[in-house]
Amino acid sequence: ATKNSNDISLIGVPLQLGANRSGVDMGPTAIRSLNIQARLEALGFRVRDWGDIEVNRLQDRCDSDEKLKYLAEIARVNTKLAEVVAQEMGKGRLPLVIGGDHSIAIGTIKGVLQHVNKLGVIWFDAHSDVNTEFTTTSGNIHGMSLAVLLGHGHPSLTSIGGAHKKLDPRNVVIIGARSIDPGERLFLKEQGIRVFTMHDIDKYGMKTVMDEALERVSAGTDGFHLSLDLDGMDPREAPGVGTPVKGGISYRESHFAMEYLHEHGALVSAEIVEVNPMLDVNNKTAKCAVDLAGSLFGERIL
Ligand code: Z70
Ligand code: MN
Ligand code: MN
Ligand code: MN
Repeated sequence: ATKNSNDISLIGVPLQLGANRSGVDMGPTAIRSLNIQARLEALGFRVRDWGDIEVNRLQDRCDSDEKLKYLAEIARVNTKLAEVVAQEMGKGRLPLVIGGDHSIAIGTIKGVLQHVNKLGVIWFDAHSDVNTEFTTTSGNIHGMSLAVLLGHGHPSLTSIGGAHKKLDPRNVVIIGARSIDPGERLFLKEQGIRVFTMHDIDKYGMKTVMDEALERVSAGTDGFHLSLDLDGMDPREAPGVGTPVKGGISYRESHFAMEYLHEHGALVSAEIVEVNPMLDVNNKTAKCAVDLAGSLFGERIL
């Protein structure tokens, strides 16, 4: 296992346009207010809060494509995010990006790909986010980010950080899926992406799932990225998400997964997305996000 960087750069992205739903832009505020920085510092990390990437929320969708809502601003924000992530990694720091809707994975991972050629990705999510403008029924770009990172989608997104910078489907796994659109199912099959559904987690248990997931994201790679969509969790634990889907990952299963990733090492970057304080109950979802980050970076009971 590789030693993680001892320096973390927190980067906030208050973007909601990819989800076309207000509230998720307050995710970074909620997560910061729960002292994520102090939690990580207590584990021995040196944490620098970069602040927020600027988002222009007064976007008019009237003349924009209904199959790619708010494309121009989402592309602009992700281009900037990719630059910042690449810059921080260039200083030997580990980027921890806090969202914001899941379209920000485009900027985060394109930035990481400037430094890590062969990157594994663990996509923790109720959804698979592999729609394109040709398969989407919502037009919401947060449902397209993983497809873009595999090289499929609108050129103003796939070209961010260079069109040749993309993920190898053999090194991508999805964990917790339980809501996949028909077009996505076809795409996942064609690409040969390993999807661990809730059925697989029930059947084999989280440890066996994580063993195979880690094998896949580690095979021939220089490290892996964790993309943590809070709607992968069961809505009883994490109700503050825009698209809750029942029957999700339990609090304990998710913590075990994070602890296991820490034990393995080789994490090069991470992001926490889709926390929506306006839909949350007593800050439960934001707390869950910060607890999971704690486990990912090494918190232990004993
Ligand atoms: C659906 C779509 C999605 C997150 C919802 C939902 C996608 N497949 N992703 N919430 N995080 O609109 O494409
Ligand atoms: Mn390994
Ligand atoms: Mn997602
Ligand atoms: Mn999701």
